Amino acid sequence: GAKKGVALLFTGLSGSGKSTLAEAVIAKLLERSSRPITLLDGDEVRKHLSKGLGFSREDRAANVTRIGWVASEIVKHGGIAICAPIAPYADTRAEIRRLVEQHGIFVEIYVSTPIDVCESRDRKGLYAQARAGKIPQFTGVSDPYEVPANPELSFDTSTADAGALANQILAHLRNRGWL
Ligand code: GGZ
Repeated sequence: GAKKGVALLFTGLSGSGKSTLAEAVIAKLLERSSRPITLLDGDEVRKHLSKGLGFSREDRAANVTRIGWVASEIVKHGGIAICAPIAPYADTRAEIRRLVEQHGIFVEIYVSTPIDVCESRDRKGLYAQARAGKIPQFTGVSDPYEVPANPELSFDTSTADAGALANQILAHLRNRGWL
């Protein structure tokens, strides 16, 4: 029969490798299936779906809940939604899970790359700006990140490459008959 929809939530700090890992998973999914895949990347979503929202606790919750709602609609129609916001709050992640699990499969993937590695990458120079006090409420520097207590999967991108981790994620999904 038709497969259930699937949502993957990559959660972790800025620079932890969420987007890179999400892109690697999408590339591998496209090689082996024709199911529609939608990427909801934190940075991209904020230009469109969440335009105008900032980084207060309330705005982050609104942003992440919107992503979860869109993901649940995609899952309802049998698609694959790949979400990659920081999603720093456990209660908001639990809300996404609740929304998605009404219709299909939810997989929380904690990208656990340590902050010193994220900060040493600092591809956009945001950590330097945050340390200098130029970006207030920066996750991991001056704003909280609540580490997931029970993620389905957890990966540190400082010790393995994205392609290998993407293979592990696909194996997790395949082994359960979700692909
Ligand atoms: C964290 C911030 C902030 C603050 C701007 N805190 O690495 P990036 O640049 O490209 O991705 C980060 C992105 C985080 O947005 P999210 O929508 O994923 O966050 S949340 O889930 O908490 O709503 C970072 C940039 O925006 N950025 N200011 N203060 N990241």
